[in-house]
Amino acid sequence: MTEQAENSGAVRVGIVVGSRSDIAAADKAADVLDELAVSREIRVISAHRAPDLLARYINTAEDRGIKVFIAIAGLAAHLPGVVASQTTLPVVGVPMSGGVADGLDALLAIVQMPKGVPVATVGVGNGENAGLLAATILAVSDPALRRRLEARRAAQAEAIAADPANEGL
Ligand code: RP5
Repeated sequence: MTEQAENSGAVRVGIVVGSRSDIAAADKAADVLDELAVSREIRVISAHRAPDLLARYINTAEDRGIKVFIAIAGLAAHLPGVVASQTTLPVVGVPMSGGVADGLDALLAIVQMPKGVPVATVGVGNGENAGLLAATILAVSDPALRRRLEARRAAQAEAIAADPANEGL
């Protein structure tokens, strides 16, 4: 499949937030996926306040071509675990601050999944890393995407090397 064909089709990453108040982290994930030419969508569905809608979304996602979910939530932060309970697609969880101890509550809730239903958890509010992790998962079977990820890493390293503080190194 050509790079263009891979990118012109279905949405590959489903980003779900538990509330509109989490949207900034979703936008960070979306920005990095857009930069890497990975098609994505953002949905606002609370696991507690709209459970039937969430189930409908997850149940239809695979047929629509989604390969990875990013689930973003604060407070009790059940959303990533609930998504993972209803699919065997990989789920990346993003804890949000706003509750106890700047998001430590949500971090522990998401990372402490029971055996058998894993969620890959990134740092509090770190939508960028969630996007990168989703892209890395997709890159296992997408060599062109792997090359774009490698180029991004190289550019990152070059930017640090170019810092005036590192002159002569
Ligand atoms: C969680 O509760 C959401 O993910 C959000 O982080 C938090 C607060 O939600 P709102 O009260 O702003 O809708 O379910």
